[in-house]
Amino acid sequence: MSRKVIITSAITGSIYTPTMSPYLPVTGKEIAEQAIGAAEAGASIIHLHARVPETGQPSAEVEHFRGFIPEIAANSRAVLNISTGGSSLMSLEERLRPATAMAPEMCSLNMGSMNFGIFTLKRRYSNWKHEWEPQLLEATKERIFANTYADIENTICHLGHDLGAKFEFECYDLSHIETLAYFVRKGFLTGPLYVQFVLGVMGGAGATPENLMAMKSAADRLLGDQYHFSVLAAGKHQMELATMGIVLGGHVRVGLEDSLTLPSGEFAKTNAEQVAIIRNIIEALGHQVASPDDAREMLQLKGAEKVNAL
Ligand code: KMH
Ligand code: ZN
Repeated sequence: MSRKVIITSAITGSIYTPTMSPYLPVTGKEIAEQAIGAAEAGASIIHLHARVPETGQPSAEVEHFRGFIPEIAANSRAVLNISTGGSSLMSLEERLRPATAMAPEMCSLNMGSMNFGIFTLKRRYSNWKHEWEPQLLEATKERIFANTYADIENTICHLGHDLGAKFEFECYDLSHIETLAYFVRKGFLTGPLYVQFVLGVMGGAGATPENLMAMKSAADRLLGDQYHFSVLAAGKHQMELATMGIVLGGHVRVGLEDSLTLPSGEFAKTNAEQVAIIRNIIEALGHQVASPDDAREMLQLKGAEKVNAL
């Protein structure tokens, strides 16, 4: 059956660093341009992190979000989705600052504490553009990405109940779906939920079709008909597993936050290139790409006019 498929484009993230790709957007201008390009190519949700413009270091400063939010809001209808994951090394208090200032239609919510190992990326590079890059990667070997029950509950109450944001529930493993179901059972959350199956992050489930099936089965059992799902795979399996997500009835996330390359192995020069590839696949399978307003209706979002576009 033909249906509308939501494409999220995650523009820059906090995993990859400037040395790894010359195309990784870093400044406010670059993030805005790539986000607007991704929206024009068919992304209805834009997932956003900020970086320090001079160094590319992950940032949770509202000032840095101000470098691109107004520009994107003025030039597209896309749903702006603000990360509350920030970087795995930031405190929760820091991570919540941008979404608190903006009261966005959507924000991410990471559903469990975990290892978030990106230290293995370090081996592949030697001439670093900035000193912070190898230091940050190495630090993920001994730090925990903390998202306790209290953290999750506070975020749901503060950003969800008080400010009207809906969540992209980042689920990296089966246990995160169990945790999400707990918050539904306790009445903190009601559908439609937007569940992101995150595959391929070291510390979470690996990027395999079997893991995706297991997550989908768990979500069907625990969340019934109260949820939509989307699939993201970090690294080279991005498009394959996103395609499997479409076939299973889900939505997709692509973007340089999750993979710096195209299926050919070449660098993606823009987020829009990845969006165009997945869009072609969606349409070749007989589906349509959801518009931002389709996404708003499906996910029951509050509307762009209720956002403080900084
Ligand atoms: N970087 C992704 C693997 C967040 O921003 O809250 C997951 C993510 C987390 O997007
Ligand atoms: Zn993110």
